Amino acid sequence: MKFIGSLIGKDASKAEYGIFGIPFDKNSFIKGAKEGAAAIRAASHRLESFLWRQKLEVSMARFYDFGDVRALSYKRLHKRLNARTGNFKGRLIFLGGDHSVTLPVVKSLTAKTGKVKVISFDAHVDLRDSYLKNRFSNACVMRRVAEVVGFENIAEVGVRSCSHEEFGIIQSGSLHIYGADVTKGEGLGRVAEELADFAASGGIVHLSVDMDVLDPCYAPGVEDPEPEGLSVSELIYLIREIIKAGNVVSCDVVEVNPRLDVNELTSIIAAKIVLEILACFWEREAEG
Ligand SMILES: [Mn+2]
Repeated sequence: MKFIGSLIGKDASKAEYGIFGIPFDKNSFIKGAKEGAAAIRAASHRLESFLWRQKLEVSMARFYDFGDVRALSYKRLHKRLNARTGNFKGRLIFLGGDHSVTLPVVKSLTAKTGKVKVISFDAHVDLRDSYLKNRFSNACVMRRVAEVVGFENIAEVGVRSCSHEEFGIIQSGSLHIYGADVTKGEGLGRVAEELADFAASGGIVHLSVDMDVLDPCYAPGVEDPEPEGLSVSELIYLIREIIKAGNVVSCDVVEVNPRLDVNELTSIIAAKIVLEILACFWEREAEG
């Protein structure tokens, strides 16, 4: 099943944006995120393809769902990603998978285009050097991404959980960190402005959305639900401001675990976020 509104068949060559699933969860502790991509696609069909906010039929955005990038090992995943996405010139949206898939995505993007900024929405900072003896754990992904793009080129948003070790890195480092306490409610506008400036200050941007950035009441189907998260509207507002301002060429929506979900709510909201990202891409292009 393709994501709702996808081009079909031979029209694929006309696609300006591409969707790829990455059904991979070998670097998570609780398994099930590998079923996330399929669940998000299925959930997309429970939403209208006409978007109320933009008054846009999303199929007008001309995107193609290329299916899944599958790999038995993490190392192979990187190679498969390069092989599958290397020739596609348009903007990309990846459906996870656990959060560790962001590293090969950022690596292949860096190899293709040079300097990359990463904006990550996540309850957790994911800055451990190693977790359960795995340096590529989803709990270490931003540490590994920092080794590729540099701490100064990373912004983490909606944070409300970290270890003592990780807090040391935050305090000594040049990371841009926005705690959930300042990202919600009254502080939201200021954070949006700062993220827009960060996104617009040169280079291309990869946007990573770990669904656990949302409050567990919106996104219960994640490995590590963390109370006091963002609302769906707050998250969508920030994503819109970032894509309006910067050159966001790829996004991932990760950590949907259908085995832990309630009434497919997390999948439906992930699908909604993908629709909003597509609409933002389309609006950006339409406004020239
Ligand atoms: Mn997380």
